Amino acid sequence: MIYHEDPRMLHIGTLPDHAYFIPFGKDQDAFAARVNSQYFELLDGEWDFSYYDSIIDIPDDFTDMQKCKSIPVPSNWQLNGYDKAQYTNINYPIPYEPPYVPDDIPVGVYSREYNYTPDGLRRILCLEGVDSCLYLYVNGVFAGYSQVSHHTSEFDITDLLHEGTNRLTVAVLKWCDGTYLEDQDKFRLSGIFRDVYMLSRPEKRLLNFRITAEPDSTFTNGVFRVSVEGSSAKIRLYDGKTLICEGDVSEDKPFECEVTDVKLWSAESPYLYSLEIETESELISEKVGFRKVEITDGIFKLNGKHIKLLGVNRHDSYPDTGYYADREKMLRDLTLMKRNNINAVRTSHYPNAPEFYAMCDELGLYVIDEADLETHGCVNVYNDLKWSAENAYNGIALIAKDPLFREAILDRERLLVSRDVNHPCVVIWSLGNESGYGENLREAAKLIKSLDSTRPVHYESTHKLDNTSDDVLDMVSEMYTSPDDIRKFLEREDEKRPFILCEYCHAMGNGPGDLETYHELFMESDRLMGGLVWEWADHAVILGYTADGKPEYGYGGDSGERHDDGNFCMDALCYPDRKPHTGLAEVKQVYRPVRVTRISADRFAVKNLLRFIDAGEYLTCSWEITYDGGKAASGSIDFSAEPMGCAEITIPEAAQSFERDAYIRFIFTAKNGYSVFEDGEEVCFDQIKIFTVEKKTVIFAGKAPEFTETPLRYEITAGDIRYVFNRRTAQFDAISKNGRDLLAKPMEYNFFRAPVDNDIMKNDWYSAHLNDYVTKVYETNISAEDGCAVIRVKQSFGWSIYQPFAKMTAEYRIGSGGELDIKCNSEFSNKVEFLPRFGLRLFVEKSFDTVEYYGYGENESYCDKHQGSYVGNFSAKIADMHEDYIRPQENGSHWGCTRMSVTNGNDTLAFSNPDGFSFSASEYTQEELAEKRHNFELVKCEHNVICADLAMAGVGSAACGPQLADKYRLPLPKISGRIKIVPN
Ligand code: IPT
Repeated sequence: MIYHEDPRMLHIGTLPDHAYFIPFGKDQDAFAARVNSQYFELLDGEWDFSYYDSIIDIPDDFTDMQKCKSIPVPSNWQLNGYDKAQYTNINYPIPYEPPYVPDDIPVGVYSREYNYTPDGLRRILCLEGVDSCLYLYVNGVFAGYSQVSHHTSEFDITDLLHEGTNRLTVAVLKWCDGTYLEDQDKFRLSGIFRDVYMLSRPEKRLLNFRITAEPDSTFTNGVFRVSVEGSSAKIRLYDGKTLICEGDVSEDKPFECEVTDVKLWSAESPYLYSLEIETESELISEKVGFRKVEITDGIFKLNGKHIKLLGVNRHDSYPDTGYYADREKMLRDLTLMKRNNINAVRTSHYPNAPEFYAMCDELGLYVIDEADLETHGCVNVYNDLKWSAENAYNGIALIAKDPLFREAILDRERLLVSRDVNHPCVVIWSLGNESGYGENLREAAKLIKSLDSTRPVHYESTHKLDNTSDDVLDMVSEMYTSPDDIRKFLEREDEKRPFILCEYCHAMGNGPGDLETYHELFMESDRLMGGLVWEWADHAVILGYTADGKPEYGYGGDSGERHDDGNFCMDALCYPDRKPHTGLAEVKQVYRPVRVTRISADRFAVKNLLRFIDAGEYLTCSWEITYDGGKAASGSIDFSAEPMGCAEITIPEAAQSFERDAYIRFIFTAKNGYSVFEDGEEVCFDQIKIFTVEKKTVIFAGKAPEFTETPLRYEITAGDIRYVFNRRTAQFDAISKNGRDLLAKPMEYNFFRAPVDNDIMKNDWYSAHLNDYVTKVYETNISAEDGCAVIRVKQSFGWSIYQPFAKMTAEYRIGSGGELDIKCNSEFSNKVEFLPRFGLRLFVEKSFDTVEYYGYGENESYCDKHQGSYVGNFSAKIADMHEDYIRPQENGSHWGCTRMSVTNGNDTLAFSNPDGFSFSASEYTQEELAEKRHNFELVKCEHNVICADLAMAGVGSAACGPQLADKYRLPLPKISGRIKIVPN
């Protein structure tokens, strides 16, 4: 009975697959939560459990659970003290020798009692998710086998039950032949990870039903159809409480009715009707959404209109419950998506729990529903150790073309469609992920089309080892394609299908920095369907807890895995606990439903990017005009903008002149129950610069400050401010006010940042020693000029082996008020191809704990990641400015600042540059951030660290995506910069 090594034996003793539904009693509210059904018995809870490292060690009488422990169901055993979690992305966790798996397969034997009182009803045991396969025993007798982890297995076990206490035993194997088809990028966890329940149902019963609800060609009326299997029934369709049609349905005669003036379903307006199916003894409910998905002339449309999918990829992954997402967790994820203006979700890379889809129907999310299929590891199997051939990636298609796996692949597609077919939210079927292409996948697409002709089929991984045609796919899907390459796609004469980025803007660590670039591109052509950010939430395991009770999150390699893929699982918009990364604020803003542009001095256009509703009906628009230090005017304005239309509004106050640079910020808040937002909650904003003051060059006046000059130092005194310049290191050793030191260490040039995950070139920085340079000073001099003490320096920065990586000439001008104006010009060597930053680093005492700035806040901001921030006056405690990425890295910078000051309440160091600069203020050094693997290992510096950056590179998304665009890099080899520091 080795079904688990036979890809032709997939399900033994299971019931045929069908659309998900839960029967209720005839007098019950069939729309209530399923636990309320009299026919539903949830079997979650503590189960008896025995774990075996190897299937070979299992005793013959393993269903007799005498000396066992217990485990919560649903859960993953690796999170409950057995075995260990392994994070592997592409590589298979086992040797590749399909259909075999290692002899020593770890096994978890789950068992519980079940009380049965015969009542004429069958008992159907349902397991919604078990990884990787299960052997079921009832009272010690084999009852069935099933695989496909993210799929419901149902067994009618009635004939094996006896009155009274029975024992259900589920032996779960960590690996089976299905493991070759489930090589998704995730922690590899095992066990019964979704709900288990028993349904009591009559022998003759409704087995399946299929809804179609489509609007007519003018989108006025709708045709509603239900077909059934197993039993005839009465059909009732309600609009709210109003019955709008009813009738009988039988296996030979589907029910059909017309719904006049039909209200359509869309993510923006997820209108649902209610269907009741009444059989002799059961009442079954389903929500019905009328909508039509189609692709015409290469354009993806919903209800006749082109829509953009602005989405995310979501895995079932929680640090506390592993693969188990209970209703509350699913709802929290989906609500948070909607709150961030996300309209689509791809169930990467397997079907989610059945209730997930009902939530997407209700909340309004377009779902790309993906089959439980990925064979990514083939790529490393097929290739030599040294990947050489240009199309080496095609090796991924090994299984895609292997007839041995044909039926197993088709099974996964069939299961996907049959379970979820009735959900309006599912707008696209996806064959799976990263499995290459071959006859098996072609057949899979054909199978889906034969099961459901109302939705297009998606698949990305068309790498092939033969010439199987992929014309059965309805769209061209790619991941991480550069904007330039997408433009090239649009120019192709031979390709008429629409294009989707099923994964883009890999949100690993501090990023992504290219969302807006992609979005602008999406808006250029209706052939572009949009994209789905990789990914929703960081995957983590909990390694322990800090003294104050916070979980210590671990990633690949932290569980002692045989092989792992490090922190590549920390690549998301949310932390594992769903606290948003700053990347999510970028998403919220880039995906905003309205965008404002300025037409003339006082006229603005509000473009409604929604396809189905008037933005003015759901959004209140208020505005404020601000400048550094204040607010000039504010107000609110009514507007009406039909779907994809534009409203022109007038704000006379925007036409005035100001004494400083001024900005108008439009803030849109929800009204009339927009989406999941509370009325009054901010949905998005738009900020536009409306006035730019001509920049004046600072002219120093008055008498130059006093200075003294010795071979090793200059000392400059301007009133109560004193500077000590070290001629040997070319650094300011001290800046003091009234004898109080403002610096805790000499001020230094800074060319390094703690690499963000996207800084894939970081090794070059270490080779050049940007992080720990030595300096050579060629020349220093000081003179009194134009009312200033002026120090001029020529120096270089370098290390051993190579020539200096940079040469610099700098000029420091100290005015009579004690202000220091720094100008520097540098030229970098050929050893620096990418410079992360060009700036100054200062260490100040801990008492300097507060920062004020005028620039992009209050989220961290970078030249390419500032959509979720806006220009304003902000103040913050340094302790709160750290963005706590699990693998520590550069964070908390603020871009586009014209001024910033750090203070201890008494003394202040103020930085300014009218052309803008970036800064960060942190309790951690970049060395500490670069060195530690986890946030919980970070040790605070004894000082606060202020980085004033004349330039800071963008963050991009290159960890798995295009290289950082040139415009977000520092110009090399020559860089110059300027900044003013005023101590007071
Ligand atoms: C792509 C995978 O589809 C996804 O599961 C995830 O691994 C992502 O990459 C990276 O985090 S595949 C990759 C080889 C482009």
